[in-house]
Amino acid sequence: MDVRAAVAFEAGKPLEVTTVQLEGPREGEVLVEIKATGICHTDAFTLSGSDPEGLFPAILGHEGAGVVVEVGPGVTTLKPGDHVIPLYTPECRQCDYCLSRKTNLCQKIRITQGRGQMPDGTSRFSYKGKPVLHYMGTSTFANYTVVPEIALAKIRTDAPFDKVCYIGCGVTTGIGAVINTAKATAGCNAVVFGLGGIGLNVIQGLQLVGANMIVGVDLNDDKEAWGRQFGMTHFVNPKKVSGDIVAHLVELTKGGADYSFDCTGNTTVMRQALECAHKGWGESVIIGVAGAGQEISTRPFQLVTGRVWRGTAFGGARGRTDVPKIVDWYMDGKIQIDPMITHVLPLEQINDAFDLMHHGKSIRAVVTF
Ligand code: NAD
Ligand code: AHE
Ligand code: ZN
Ligand code: ZN
Repeated sequence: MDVRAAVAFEAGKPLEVTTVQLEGPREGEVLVEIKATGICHTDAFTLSGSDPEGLFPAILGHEGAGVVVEVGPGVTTLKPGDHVIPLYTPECRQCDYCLSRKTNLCQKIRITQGRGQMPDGTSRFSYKGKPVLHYMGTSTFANYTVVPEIALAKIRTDAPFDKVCYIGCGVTTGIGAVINTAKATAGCNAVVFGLGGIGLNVIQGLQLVGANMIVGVDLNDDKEAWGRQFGMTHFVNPKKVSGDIVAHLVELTKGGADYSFDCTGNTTVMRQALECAHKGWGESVIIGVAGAGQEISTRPFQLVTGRVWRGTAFGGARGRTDVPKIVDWYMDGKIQIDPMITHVLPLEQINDAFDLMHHGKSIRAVVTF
């Protein structure tokens, strides 16, 4: 079938909105009509050419919501008409990783997913007779996409697509980093670096668990009001701190953060986040994604003296199990999404959404089909 898609033909070039061809679902696959998709910084990161796994031409997008149109042979858990959120971290419930209960990183289809392929090693998308690659197993920058059954969370039918698409990455990543990864508890002091689409959801998660002090750090002063809206208690702009930012944060938190979070992808910030964690017990969680060749460093003494460095993907969430619950939290008013969706655009203007993000003008831009 013909579908409308924003195609990343080359790294560093704008997306091209055009018509591509999509084959129907094969064994274990599902055809989904995408109704809305958010634009996450990770899409921009891959488009920029910094992603070691970035392949072109591809259809990016991993923060979508839509409706099942057709299921391939062997699909048992979904049927046409079901509402779904595609999962870049699937949940097969059978692989060693799923069965370990120690991680959400299901590995059942990770190798082909990283190559931009469906689990059988081929692509369903093509343009002028040549394959176009999938991205993160989701490719939500198209009005129809094919996704493995194990990478779809079935959600309630009354949830608005243009809001809950954000649960496909940003909301779940931020709140999950607090609840699943850090396991932060009431009364904790926390520092959050980067108050964008992810960082604000970390703040919202910290407020949910009853954090005492929530310090937000961003180079953009406009983010102060955003942070305060979701529970941030203190704001620091590193450009306005004379002297060492780490020492400043340790003093502000009276000894260091119980939990710190990097939501910038900047490796210097990651080090600051680790080093502002409390001696003896502070835990720092890396959420941001850093470009090819970049590495983190610190003095081993920082870890010897009790700080812990962790990372999280998709907020440690097991998507088919946890995403429907997060949709319920939203529908029940327990978490906020609407104010963070600052822009809604048609597919034809998707490149404007990337510009808004790069200029710090949006929290989340959503494309509706
Ligand atoms: P965003 O562009 O919306 O927000 C980034 C924020 O960081 C902005 O407010 C920016 O002003 C701020 N910032 C940039 N450099 C900074 C610095 N040196 N110090 C302080 N603040 C700084 O991006 P986003 O969508 O929120 O994504 C944030 C990061 O998280 C990206 O690296 C993205 O790839 C990553 N991410 C990771 C996961 C995961 O599962 N681990 C999921 C989603 C996104
Ligand atoms: N492909 C990159 C890393 C990109 C990355 O870390 N992706 C996160 C999700 S970011 C969502 O916005 C993730 O889930 N990672 C775990 C995984 O298995 O991909 C690289 O550096 O190679
Ligand atoms: Zn994302
Ligand atoms: Zn699995």
